Amino acid sequence: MERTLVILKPDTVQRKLIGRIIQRFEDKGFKIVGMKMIWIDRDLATKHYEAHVNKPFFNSLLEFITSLPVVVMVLEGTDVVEQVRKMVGSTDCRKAEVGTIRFDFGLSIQNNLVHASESIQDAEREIKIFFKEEELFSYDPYKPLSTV
Ligand code: FUP
Repeated sequence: MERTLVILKPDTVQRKLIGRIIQRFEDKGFKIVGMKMIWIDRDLATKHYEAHVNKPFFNSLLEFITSLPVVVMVLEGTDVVEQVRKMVGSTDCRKAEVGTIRFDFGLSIQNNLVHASESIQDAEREIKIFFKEEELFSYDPYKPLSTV
């Protein structure tokens, strides 16, 4: 089953939007198969954003992403990479499509609340950066639970 990496960035944590944003992914029907709060350091941030190391915004991006803890999670589901990117919206919150997370909650290009992998290959690479195999779970969410 397809998986993607989502990061709820420092602005989501600061603005106490963690629950509301996770709710959207659960409501859509995606399954959370891994989740934790971590404080990203500069090395980890550089690995994750390796495609951007030479961009003019890189230093500012590193400052931002390491400024507070974040929530990282792996979501699983059909077409999850593309669907989650759609739910998140364009990088610049002011240009994001109405109804996307970035449109609904943000006004900035840097402080855009959420990261979501851009492709299946990126997702595989990024998931390995943030999660060990044993931190990801296979489970059947429809399995009846004991009512005792
Ligand atoms: P996205 O795929 O939409 O998360 O955006 P990119 O991978 O292009 O960029 C990664 C992050 O760099 C963005 F989330 C925000 C930041 N960024 C800027 O701060 N300024 C820019 O001009 C472009 C990106």
